[in-house]
Amino acid sequence: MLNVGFVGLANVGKSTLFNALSKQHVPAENYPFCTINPNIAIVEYNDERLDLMTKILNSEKKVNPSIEFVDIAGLVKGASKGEGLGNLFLENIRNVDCIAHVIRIFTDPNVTHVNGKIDPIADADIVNLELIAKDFETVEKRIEKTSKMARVGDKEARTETEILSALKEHLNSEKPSITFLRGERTEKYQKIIESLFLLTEKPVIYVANIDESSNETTTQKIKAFREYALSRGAQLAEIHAKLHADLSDLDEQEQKVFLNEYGIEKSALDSFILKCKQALNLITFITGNEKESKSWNIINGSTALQAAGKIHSDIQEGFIKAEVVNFEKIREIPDMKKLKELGYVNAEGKDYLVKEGDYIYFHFR
Ligand SMILES: Nc1nc2c(ncn2[C@@H]2O[C@H](COP(=O)(O)OP(=O)(O)OP(=O)(O)O)[C@@H](O)[C@H]2O)c(=O)[nH]1
Ligand SMILES: [Mg+2]
Repeated sequence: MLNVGFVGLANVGKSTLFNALSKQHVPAENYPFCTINPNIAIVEYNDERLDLMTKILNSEKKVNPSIEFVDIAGLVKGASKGEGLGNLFLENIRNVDCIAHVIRIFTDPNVTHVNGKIDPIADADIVNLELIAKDFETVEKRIEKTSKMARVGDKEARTETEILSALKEHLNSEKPSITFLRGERTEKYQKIIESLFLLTEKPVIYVANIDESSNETTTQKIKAFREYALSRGAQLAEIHAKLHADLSDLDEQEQKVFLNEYGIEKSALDSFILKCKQALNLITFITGNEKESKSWNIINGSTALQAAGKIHSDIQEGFIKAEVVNFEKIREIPDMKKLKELGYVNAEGKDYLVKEGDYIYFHFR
């Protein structure tokens, strides 16, 4: 299951966001390091396409997609050297697929800021530099090992040392690992880099935590931060964490009424999931029969055969064909029999590239 870790300076609203998205009530108080051990929640989310599919196919069961959120302790400058909760915190990040980097934009003077002023870009830089510093240390340690082996004639170790030294330089110039040789990594380099489990190799979504009543200064800060995120090729989610957390106990209909007053159309969870999918380059396909309808996330660019493997290795190994119809069509004509008669259900082979919103029925031996 996809998992996303909330990372950021202490006291910026990570636990508040966690509560807003998961409807939990973990402590989110006005003091730094309120969170020490990570809070974990598995959250089911709705996909209206799945609702329609369940109805059309008359499925007994609907399996909603879910995502895991990990609310991690806050960090301060020097974390990579053990300041604050230091290394403990950094190790918790190592296990997530995607980092949601929470940035304080809300101004509330009653809420302490660890550096005494609201400066979103400076805050983001502190966190990013700490993650880079930790990765630098990891790469340096590995180089110590590989260079020793290279000296006694190990050729593989020599190549590894070379590539790692270039990566070390890259990190030293304060750039995240993910931008190292972007688009030009050979499979071998990719494997070496992946084996390090670097923190800055993970995709990042910036989450701007904004007050629901914003003024001119906040608007300027948001604008500047949008550019910061864009220049890093990262997704930016703008969320009113506290408002959503305060509303999270209401039922969906009541929430909608409140959110409409603020001109918000989507739930915090829906808009957040969308950003996660974009950051991780994921698309969703749907399967279903009379027993159950279910949705699946896979990397954009996956083939029908890879999609089959996501469900079960038997389906992948015995793959015969995939019957595919996209949801755009299903919405227009919500009747599988009719869709088939009209020739909208295509038989596709192993190499078919799956598209967002495809309904797929796999035939296998
Ligand atoms: N006014 C306002 N206050 C907020 C907002 N988001 C969070 N807060 C407050 O900020 C304080 C810290 O929030 P937390 O969610 O505990 O922050 P955290 O990042 O988890 O903090 P640590 O676990 O200590 O790192 C709490 O008093 C929250 O109520 C917001 O959008 N607006
Ligand atoms: Mg917290």
